[in-house]
Amino acid sequence: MPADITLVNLNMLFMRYAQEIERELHVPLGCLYLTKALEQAGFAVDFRDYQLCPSDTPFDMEVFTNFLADPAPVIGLSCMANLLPFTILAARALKDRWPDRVLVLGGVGPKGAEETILRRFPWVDVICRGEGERTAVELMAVLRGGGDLSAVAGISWRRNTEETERHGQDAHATQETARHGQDARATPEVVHNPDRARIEDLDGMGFPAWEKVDLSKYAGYGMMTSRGCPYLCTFCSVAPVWNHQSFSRSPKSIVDEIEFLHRSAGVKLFLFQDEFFVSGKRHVMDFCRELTRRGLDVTWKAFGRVNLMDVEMMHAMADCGCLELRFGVESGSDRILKLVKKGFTSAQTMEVVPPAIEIFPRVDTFYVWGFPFETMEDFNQSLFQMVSFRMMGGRILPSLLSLLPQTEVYRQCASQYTLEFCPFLLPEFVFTGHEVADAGEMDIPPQYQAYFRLITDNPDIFPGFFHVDLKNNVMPKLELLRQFGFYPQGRV
Ligand code: B12
Ligand code: SF4
Repeated sequence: MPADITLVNLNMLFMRYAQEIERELHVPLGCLYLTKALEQAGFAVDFRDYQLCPSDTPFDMEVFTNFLADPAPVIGLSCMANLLPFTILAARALKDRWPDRVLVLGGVGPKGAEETILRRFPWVDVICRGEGERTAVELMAVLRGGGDLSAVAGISWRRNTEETERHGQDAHATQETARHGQDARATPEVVHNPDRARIEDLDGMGFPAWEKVDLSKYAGYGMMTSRGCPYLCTFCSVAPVWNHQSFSRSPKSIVDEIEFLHRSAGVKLFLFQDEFFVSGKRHVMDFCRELTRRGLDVTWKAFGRVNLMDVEMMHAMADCGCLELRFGVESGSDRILKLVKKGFTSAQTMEVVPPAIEIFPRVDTFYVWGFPFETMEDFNQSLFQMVSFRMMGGRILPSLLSLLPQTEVYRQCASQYTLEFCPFLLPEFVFTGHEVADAGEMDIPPQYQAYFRLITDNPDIFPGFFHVDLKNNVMPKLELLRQFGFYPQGRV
């Protein structure tokens, strides 16, 4: 059966963007959930995971277009903010090669920048905002069968005046839209359909389409035990992507998936990727009881939240295989915790993290530094806390603030400060995760200059690549982090 959609995963942990590539392959959860929903609705999905592209130069456009050979009439691309520049240029290369295909972007990368992306990059036809299962099914029904794009909640798209009347008449209507999108004479109107209501019954969705991938090729087996987070941290891009609402799976459903993957693919270590696994004590204790009752020989890692954990819960988690607990501590300064609306104090952090370090084999503490309103006194309070936790045996993961377009802190900063691009200090979030490669610095080889020109020309679409006040805010703090051994020594 010919495919209706080619769905491409570009959520990747390629440690070095511009130089040599190191890979760690993670199961592409978002695309596999989408595939499941689309197939259940009767669409044929040609899923391709770009993590598996064997080339050593995956960011060469020809490598990408060859990987996408013979795509279906609709191409869906899923990415995070770090690969959004590549994804946008890759979409143009696809449109040049296959002008009649409809290009749909989704995932957290384009979220928050839909208007500017659609206005500036006419080869992008549709952007799916947020949770995709129901949106993708309705969108495909319109694209395949004809209908009205404006009836699909959760998408942003471009309507060109000259095709407005035709739009929605037949199956070719949107492919026409795609072609006309490239026509400079058309006057585009970017349309943002209303948001889509979140899926509340996560158990009812079933498991991701595991059968579409060879599980043995992946190193990391992510799972989502919940979706979304109700907190309001101003720097966070997760909560806005899920509209600040959170829904959890039942303990039975979570353990069913663990048991299925363990028995069918021998998976032993599970990474709970959602931030809100610890949504409440009863939920966590029920999960631990259920996992223990099944007697599975598995281990797992999860996020905790300082104000929602206690020692009894932590013991229950460790007793049933939790090897690692991660805390978003963010800052050791109460002033900063309050300004970023974290919802707990540094005293609460001090009550929870030290016992956690005693209970779990590994505890990760994440910090965000480089807020322009973080004084050196605030920063030193964080530094003091980091040093203390490191001496106790915790792992410290500081991240330079990334101003992602969905976040409140970006909106504050964009209106008050100049965003600065620093070619030798790219935010480590973008390229390396927390394993800072090459001391957080890199040279940009000539063949990749186009990505960086795109970034510097469009700071409002890619603000995560920019900083505020390099001289007085970022560099002095980086220097201290280096002195205390939290970052490798660099060239500057
Ligand atoms: C797992 C994960 C990873 C995995 C990705 C695995 C994979 N192959 O998919 C790995 C470990 C590779 C990873 C890496 C990074 N990640 Co990450 N990661 C996550 C995490 C924890 C879960 C993602 C997930 O599986 N979600 C579950 C699925 C169901 O949701 P989803 O992917 O968003 O997909 C849904 C919708 O977005 C939509 N959708 C998605 N794609 C498409 C496509 C189409 C066509 C359509 C219609 C719809 C659609 O439908 C899906 C189902 O509802 C999120 C946090 C979170 N809770 O979301 C961070 C997150 C996505 N990561 C983030 C970041 C920043 C990174 C890094 C860049 C750096 C870092 N410090 O972590 C690195 C990349 C480093 C590098 N050098 O390349 C940020 C992204 C910010 C942003 N706005 O882009 C997040 C939000 C965390 C955060 N701290 O803010 N990550
Ligand atoms: S940083 Fe964590 S707690 Fe805060 S809103 Fe984001 S996911 Fe929720």
